[in-house]
Amino acid sequence: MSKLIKTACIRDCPNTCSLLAKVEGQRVVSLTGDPEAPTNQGRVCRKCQGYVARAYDPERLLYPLIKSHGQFTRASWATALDLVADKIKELLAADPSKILYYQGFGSRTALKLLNRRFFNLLGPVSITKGTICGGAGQGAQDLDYGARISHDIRDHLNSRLLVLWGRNPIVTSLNLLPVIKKLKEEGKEVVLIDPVHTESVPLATFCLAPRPGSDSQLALALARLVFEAKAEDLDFLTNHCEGFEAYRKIVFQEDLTARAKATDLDPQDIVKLAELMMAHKPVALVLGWGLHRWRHSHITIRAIDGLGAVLGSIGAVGGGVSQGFEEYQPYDWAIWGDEAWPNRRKLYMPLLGEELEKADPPVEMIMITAGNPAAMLPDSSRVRKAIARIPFKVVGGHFLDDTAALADVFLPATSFLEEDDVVASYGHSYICPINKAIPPLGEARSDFDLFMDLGARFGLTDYVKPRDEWLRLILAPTIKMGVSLETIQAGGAYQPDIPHAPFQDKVFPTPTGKFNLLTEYEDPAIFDPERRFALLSVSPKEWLCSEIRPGERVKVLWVKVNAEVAQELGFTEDELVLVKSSVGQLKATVKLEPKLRKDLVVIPRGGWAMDGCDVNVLTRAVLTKVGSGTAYYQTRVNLEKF
Ligand SMILES: Nc1nc2c(c(=O)[nH]1)N[C@H]1C(S)=C(S)[C@@H](COP(=O)(O)OP(=O)(O)OC[C@H]3O[C@@H](n4cnc5c(=O)[nH]c(N)nc54)[C@H](O)[C@@H]3O)O[C@H]1N2
Ligand SMILES: Nc1nc2c(c(=O)[nH]1)N[C@H]1C(S)=C(S)[C@@H](COP(=O)(O)OP(=O)(O)OC[C@H]3O[C@@H](n4cnc5c(=O)[nH]c(N)nc54)[C@H](O)[C@@H]3O)O[C@H]1N2
Ligand SMILES: [Mo]
Repeated sequence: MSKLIKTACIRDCPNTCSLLAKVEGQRVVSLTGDPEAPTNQGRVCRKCQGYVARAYDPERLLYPLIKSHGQFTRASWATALDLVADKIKELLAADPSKILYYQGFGSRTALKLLNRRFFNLLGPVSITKGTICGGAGQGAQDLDYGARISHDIRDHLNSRLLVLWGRNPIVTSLNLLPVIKKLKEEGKEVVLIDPVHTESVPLATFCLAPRPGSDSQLALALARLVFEAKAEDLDFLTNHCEGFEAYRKIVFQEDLTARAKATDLDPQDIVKLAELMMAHKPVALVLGWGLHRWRHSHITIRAIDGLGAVLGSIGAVGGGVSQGFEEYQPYDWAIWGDEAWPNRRKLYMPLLGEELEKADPPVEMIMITAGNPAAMLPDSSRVRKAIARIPFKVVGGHFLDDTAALADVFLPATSFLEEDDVVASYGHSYICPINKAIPPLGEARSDFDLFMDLGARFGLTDYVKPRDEWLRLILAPTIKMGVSLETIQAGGAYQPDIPHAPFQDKVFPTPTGKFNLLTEYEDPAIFDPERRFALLSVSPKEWLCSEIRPGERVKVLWVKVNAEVAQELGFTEDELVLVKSSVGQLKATVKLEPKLRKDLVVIPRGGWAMDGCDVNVLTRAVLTKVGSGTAYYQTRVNLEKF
């Protein structure tokens, strides 16, 4: 006898696929796409079945562990949580800011709002600020639109030209693939703009590979060509925008030759793209996260927003500059409880190593859930050292990864197959159910149960509530708009307040009600000229962030290098080389890539430091200028013979 449970993938991915878990007895035997879901419509990516294997992986940690004299030993939940609670009590009495709570990106479900609420109910403990994912885009689009709201994927079907700008859908955006296919079948254009020759190149009808980080210059060049052809949306620019004159000045500051030089593109290719855009309106500009990882990302994204305005894409059906959704949108944010402590200490997540080093008073306890900062933060060697120095470290997770290895207390978390919850997405606006397919394996506990248990130890009677009661409180804004928790649990629902094509009335939630154009330009100047290559550490198709099953970990990382450049340096395929940045070095085997740009190398992110495979030993910790994001790609490297 088998049954099918409707659930959804909670992993850190814009697709948030609705799933059917097939359960036989008490075991999940397969995960397939839910054919009734309007988002993935039955499709799933190749990583999906791996989540079943991940849940049952023999190396998954299923019992609490306490470290003494450098060795982990199994403990009961009661002992482990007593230890954690005693330490929290001791530090609360001394100075709450000595406790740091770090919430990672591994699971961003509705109930996760309660994690930080727990700490907020206790006192002004330190938390993190900034983000290692999409901060710059959010910050930039908040400036332009007043609020970042993207077009629904289904609306892209109304476009005649889809531009994938710094996005790699073959690897990261399954839900875009049928849209791309349909557009091409209808004879429409799909353009890819990515300095890396990625797996997604075959999807496109036209590709441009600009110099990494130079996209603002490309956007401005395209806008100028549209102005010169008198094909701009003058009504939108004059009646619905702030800063038109200043923006126009920036656009005309440089000519095509100069912009082509800055982007290292053939001017004829830029002209071709401008002509395609003018001939195929509405143009949908769909941005990826690669654009976010530069110090001046806000300029890039604002320049692309401006191009959208010039092309008449803003507020147009089939148009838009879409960059993602707010995955906490359906919830009542007051439940985080942050308002209680406006002046509390916040440490920059993107700069955590340095922040911990100089923290005064020093952090004496860190609790980390759903994150692997020891591998995924930039300049990770420094981060690992800084975390290791914290006297008391509590880590909740699934495997003994780089962060878990540093723990004094390890708390085993359930996988989404073992949980009831709700999840929204950063790639669409469909709210999905997490329905428990199997009971927790071993002694694993959901973060929800863990924090309720901790709450009880602190006598937080209003905090300790049944799960569905909390879900109803968290989802209150959505429920008020007519979508019940039961509807979500039965399969899911679109967020009622998010239109397919936003801003059609051309009114924006900015102070003036108008769309803000870029009015100040900063040149994304070349940095670190002593190192030859830009280092792009992008999403690999083989795994997601650092969530790699131990048995599938790579033991040697690869670095993709242009084949001619490799020959010039005397490297052959699979040769071990040293990659050196200003903060670290790493061994990697050379992969010769005939079509890669010559000024960059590519290393996948997510490898583990304990295997010598963590690219973040090379990345510099740099904040984006807007949005407190992480400028991972603001790192240059040289390659040397090993
Ligand atoms: N298989 C797999 N899927 C994933 C992930 C994963 O690790 N593996 N990670 C998940 C997460 S956390 C996220 S945030 C998303 C990210 O989803 P995507 O944004 O699609 O993926 P990235 O690899 O981060 O970046 C996309 C592309 O941006 C390009 N890029 C970098 N710099 C520039 C630039 O200056 N200009 C332009 N035009 N392009 C640039 C890179 O070469 C890369 O191909 O994917 C999610 N999905
Ligand atoms: N060099 C470089 N580094 C990057 C990037 C890059 O482009 N280049 N991109 C960055 C991006 S976009 C992102 S989003 C980050 C991601 O970095 P992190 O936020 O560190 O996320 P993951 O690597 O996915 O690690 C998540 C961990 O949470 C655990 N986990 C999953 N679900 C739960 C749960 O419910 N409870 C608990 N307690 N644990 C759980 C998993 O087992 C895993 O150990 O990495 C960033 N790092
Ligand atoms: Mo991300």
